[in-house]
Amino acid sequence: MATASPLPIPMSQLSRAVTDWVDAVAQLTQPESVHWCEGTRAEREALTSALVREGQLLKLDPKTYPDCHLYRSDPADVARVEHLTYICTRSKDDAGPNNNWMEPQAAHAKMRELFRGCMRGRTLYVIPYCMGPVDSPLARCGVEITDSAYVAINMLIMTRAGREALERIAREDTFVRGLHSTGELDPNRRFIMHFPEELSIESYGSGYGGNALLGKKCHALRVASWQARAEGWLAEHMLIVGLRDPRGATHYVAAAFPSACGKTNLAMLIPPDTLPGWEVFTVGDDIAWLHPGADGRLWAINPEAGYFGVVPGTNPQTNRNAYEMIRRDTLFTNVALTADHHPWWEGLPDGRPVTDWQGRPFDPARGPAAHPNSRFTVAATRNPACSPLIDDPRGVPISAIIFGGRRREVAPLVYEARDWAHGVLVGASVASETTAAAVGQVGVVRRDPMAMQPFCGYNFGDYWRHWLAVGARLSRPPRIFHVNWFRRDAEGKFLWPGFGENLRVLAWMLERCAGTAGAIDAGIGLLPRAEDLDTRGLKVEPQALATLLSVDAPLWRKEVSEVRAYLEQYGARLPQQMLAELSRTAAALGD
Ligand code: SAT
Ligand code: MN
Repeated sequence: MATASPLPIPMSQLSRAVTDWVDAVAQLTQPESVHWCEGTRAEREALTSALVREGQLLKLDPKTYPDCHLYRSDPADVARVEHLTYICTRSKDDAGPNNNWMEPQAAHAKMRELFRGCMRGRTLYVIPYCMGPVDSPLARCGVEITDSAYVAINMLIMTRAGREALERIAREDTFVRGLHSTGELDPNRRFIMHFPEELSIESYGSGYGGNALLGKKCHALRVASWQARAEGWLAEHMLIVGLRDPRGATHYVAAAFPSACGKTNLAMLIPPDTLPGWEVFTVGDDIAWLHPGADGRLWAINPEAGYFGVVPGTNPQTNRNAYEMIRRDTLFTNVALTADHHPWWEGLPDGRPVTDWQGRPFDPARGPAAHPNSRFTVAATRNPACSPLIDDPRGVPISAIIFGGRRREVAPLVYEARDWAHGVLVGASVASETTAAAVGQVGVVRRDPMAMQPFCGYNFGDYWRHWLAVGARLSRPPRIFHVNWFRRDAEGKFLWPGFGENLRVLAWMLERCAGTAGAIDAGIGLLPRAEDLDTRGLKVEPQALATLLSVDAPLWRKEVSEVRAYLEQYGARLPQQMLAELSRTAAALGD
């Protein structure tokens, strides 16, 4: 029998469902010991020190990077594995063409054999967690079991974990079960399985972020999106940011972009000096749970408590908030090191890497020093721009929703949807170049509706129908926009400076919400003219701005027919309203 750590709350107050499940998993996986996480700072420090002693974590220079550590993953375990990620629903159609599917009993049987005895000689960590403020009716709880202390430390930073979550689970008697083992890290014995009908997740063979921190993409998006449909809300791959305008009013915006397309940077944006009087507050950088409120508006919480952000490119110019935030109390994964044990990554203005992300002497011939998907894990409260409302149980009211992708052509800098239903089509039509956040080729354009292609736990046809239904319940719906910060010229140079300058686009959106900014109907939606944007002090040539704000009708007619072909894959599950919206756009483009 495994030895066990003290329980965070008295046995009599624990949910029987939790203890029975932990016992059953321990029976199957045969750990040497069981550690119940209580969620204290002291516990995180003890787990970290133990990994330092074992050589799994490296302490960074305590003078310049106090309480910071470096973790080097297995070199073949550095990103999400979409091809090994499954939705296991009774009906294949419920998972839809957007997901890999496996029959639930077959998936359980396969996973049971992988998990059998897999924790021999290891510690089994029990991590009770709450996604969202613990006293919020919008929050939902889960328990992750893992045999990785690195995963446990990440979960302790990324979620509200420990005693309070366990108490809430006992009160509610419902939670998402997430079972994880790093296994042998063999890419041929690696599966991330979701059973939304059972509120459970089984993940084996990877220790990487989205595959292993089960509260994040697995629970807060794939399983939660399923729960959200049943309960009438939305679980989305969106940042949430508060913008205080020069008159002192704060507006909240939610924005969906695919992984590694700048959500963290937009959520922590620093207003340029040329736009005085603005202030920015981060509510979340990756996931939003959106609920129709009694007032007819859409209210959002960030279910997470920390950031798991992309490191390369972070510097005082691109994102000073993030740059300062990750100088203490941060867990780095797969960055490079300087001679004096500072972390180093591509995009830093100074320092020199001597050791690459794999721990080898740095040799530029072997590629970048830091892995392109190297990450920081840090508590949200470390962010200098952290919103005072992150723990508000009601969340924040959303004025605008933004969809976007990374596209070198076609998509203009910004456009506004005609209304909510058109906005759903705009979201469903998002296409983006792939990034290093997932295993596979980088830079290939693919459809990524609502930036949820890797994360929607059910059939996209049903998901769009649900989006339309949620909108119909809102008397004051957010306006919906599409942006593209990544448009390039013929030489491949970015046309838009991005980062802090994106505030000009956000300011236009807020003025549209207030009814004070102009726009022209360009067929695909409403575009600002150059004079509708605040361009004071903006260093963009008028010609470049004209390109950014233009719609190439022949290219867009082609885009519309590609979107139609894409949507038609969803057959009878596709709401007819989406095709009607698409036909309106096609007609406006002269098709
Ligand atoms: O790996 S994560 O899913 O946590 C990060 C991302 O790809 O968005
Ligand atoms: Mn993400």
